Amino acid sequence: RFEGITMAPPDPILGVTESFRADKDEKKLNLGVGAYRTEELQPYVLQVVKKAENLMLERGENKEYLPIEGLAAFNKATADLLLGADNPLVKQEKVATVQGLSGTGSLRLAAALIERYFPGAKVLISSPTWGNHKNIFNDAKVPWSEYRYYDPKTVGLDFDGMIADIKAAPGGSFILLHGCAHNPTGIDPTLEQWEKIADVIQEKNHIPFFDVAYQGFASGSLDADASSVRLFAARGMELFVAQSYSKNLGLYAERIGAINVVCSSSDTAVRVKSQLKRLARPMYSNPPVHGARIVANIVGDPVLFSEWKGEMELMAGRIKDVRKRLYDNLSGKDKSGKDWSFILRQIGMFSFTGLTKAQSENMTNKWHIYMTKDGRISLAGLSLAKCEYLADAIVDSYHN
Ligand code: PLP
Ligand code: TYF
Repeated sequence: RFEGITMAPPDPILGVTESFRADKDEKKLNLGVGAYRTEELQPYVLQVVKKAENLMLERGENKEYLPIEGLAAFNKATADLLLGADNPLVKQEKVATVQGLSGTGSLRLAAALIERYFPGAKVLISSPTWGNHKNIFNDAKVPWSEYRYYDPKTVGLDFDGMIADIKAAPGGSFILLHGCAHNPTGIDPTLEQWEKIADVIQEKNHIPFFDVAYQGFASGSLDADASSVRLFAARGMELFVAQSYSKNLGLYAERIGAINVVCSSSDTAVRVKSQLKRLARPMYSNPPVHGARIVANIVGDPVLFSEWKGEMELMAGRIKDVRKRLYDNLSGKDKSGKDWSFILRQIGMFSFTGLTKAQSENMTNKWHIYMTKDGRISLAGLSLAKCEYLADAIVDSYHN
């Protein structure tokens, strides 16, 4: 009976927010979850989102069920945004797009498709990666293993290790790649490196599986941030892409994203889509409409679209300013001669500080700074005003 159910461990990322809420100290700082805050450390709803919502009210849109595959206007907009509106793959209808429950739900749907149609196939994930990837594939009963990615010695990409591990994987494996702004390291391959990664994946007949959770947040340009995916797609490879609008449109709680399957023919795309729908139906029946309409309204309207880009630049710009300030403070305060410039080189919302588990615990226990135990801090949750305090805490924790 129910008494036999044991206590589950707290989630390593969301558990940090729970502990943060329980802390009564006024100096406390939540750098755990990757969610954008203003300089005042308040959550931010994009102006362009409010405009899109007003439009929806004016039009008196209804709350009828969506089809299983989601809102057609959203599915078109999201594939266009990812691959480019004039991409021949889109025009030739080779892309099966299904609206998902944000990035997580879209990854989960793709995992279910792998489990059903590629039994025994392995997914290779980067070491380290976003913690939920392992949960998703475990629950979908898809075997996974890791490829080398982060090199602590250079605080950079272990490119040779990555290539060697992808080469060594059984042919026909799925290779999970972060499209841009790798979480948690903030380190992305260069375009030249992406080409070489694509070479090995093609050689080994692997299937690329992109997770795109930060389009627009790495470089500030939506197109540039999709260039990894587009480079693979242009080679005619079949691939998966999970998308999320949690971060780039700040739609965290709306659960809006998509799974795109780029196929070798439009026939295949029709069949793949039918199977994705079949998997979705008994899980959640059909996705929510609100976020889908917001995205469709914004991406489909040239004025709102350009306003969105402006607001994204503002968000990405604030994070860059904070990066710079933190680097300056650390370089000024740390007398050990340690080179902190990796903070400037990392991109996206996070910085992977290199703090160990024990040092991260010192950050929390002594300084009331909440972060994940892998040493990741979310710069999106940091203000210019708090950089000095954070630098003091890091220097103290690093040398103790
Ligand atoms: N993938 C990565 C790498 C992420 O960092 C995140 C969110 O932090 C997600 C996917 C999914 O987020 P969501 O389910 O809110 O779209
Ligand atoms: O900060 C991160 O890496 C994410 C945040 O349903 C997150 O884990 C939180 C809740 C959720 C998906 C992602």
